[in-house]
Amino acid sequence: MKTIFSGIQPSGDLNIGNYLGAIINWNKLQEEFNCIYCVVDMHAITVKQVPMDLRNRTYKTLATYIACGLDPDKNVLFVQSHVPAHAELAWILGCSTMFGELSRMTQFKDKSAKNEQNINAGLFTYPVLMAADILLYQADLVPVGQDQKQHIELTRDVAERFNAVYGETFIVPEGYIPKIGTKIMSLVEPEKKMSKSDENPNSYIALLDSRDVIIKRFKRAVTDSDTSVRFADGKDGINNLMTIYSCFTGKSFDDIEKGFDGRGYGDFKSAVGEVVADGLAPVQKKIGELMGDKAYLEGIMKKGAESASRIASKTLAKIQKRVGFVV
Ligand code: ATP
Ligand code: LTN
Repeated sequence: MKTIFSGIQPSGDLNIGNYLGAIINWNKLQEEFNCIYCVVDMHAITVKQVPMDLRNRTYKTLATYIACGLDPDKNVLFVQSHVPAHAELAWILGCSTMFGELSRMTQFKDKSAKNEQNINAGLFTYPVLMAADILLYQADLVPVGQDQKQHIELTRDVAERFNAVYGETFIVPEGYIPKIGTKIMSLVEPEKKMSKSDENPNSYIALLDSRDVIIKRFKRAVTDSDTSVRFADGKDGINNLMTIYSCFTGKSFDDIEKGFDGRGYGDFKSAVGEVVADGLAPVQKKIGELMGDKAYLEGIMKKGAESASRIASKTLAKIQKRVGFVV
């Protein structure tokens, strides 16, 4: 059976980009594959975090995984820092990763531009830790949004390089990036991706936003001076709203265009707000319930870390031996 691995940083409240670009697809995979999903708190500290908020968001991210439909009995759900093998493998892989390749990572360039006061070594070596996450579990497939494509490519290069030097060790993973929904754009700057750490909350819809906020943000979403609802080049704002509407209703772009023929953007924006608010309501309720039961979440974390550690320590021991450590 194929192994799937993915993770989300508890660096902010999860938004509909994370939901449509990642979690929804994880849900589809859980029946058929051996799935491992992680809350990557070690990645989150590459930008400044308030410790108490990070801890709370780690619980909330796990609660969100479960509330969105990931069954803790069918998937391994765990917190990255609970399995020290991630950091240990990252060190070894760092010695097979070139300074030049890391310098070309667009996420590093974007985040260093945004955090000029804190361009730390962790931000630079972030993709090495991500490669360690994936390769530790010999994952075949990695379901992520389009922004992570470059990191998956790097992971593949590092795995191939390691295999060439030390003998076949790692499975070379592939990204699983469906075309629709894996690049949801900001509601205020539709040429930029929606991001949970954006300083302007009007740019995203967090999964826990109230119905009123959701409807208001969609009403204010930046579009263009055209009036007809149609998917076309240069209409980033409307294309994005159509994508979101399509993901929440299952309707094709054709159907949406027909349904809103002769109606203006105002009507369409309200309709998008309604379907998103309706779609998120059950998830919000479930997150609320789960956050009221920390002991349950801690139980899942503990069980997940034990299962993950069992797999990870085997891969790590094999690698330590290959590179010449006395084990
Ligand atoms: P941050 O702003 O803190 O960097 P982020 O919102 O970009 O966070 P990540 O934790 O980096 O989120 O990503 C979690 C998953 O969500 C990844 O698979 C990523 O590709 C996906 N993802 C993030 N943003 C979007 C988006 N706008 N559209 C679709 N998928 C997304
Ligand atoms: N870098 C990813 C989060 C992440 C991840 C992973 C995704 C960390 N480790 C392993 C898939 C597999 C991001 O979305 N920014």
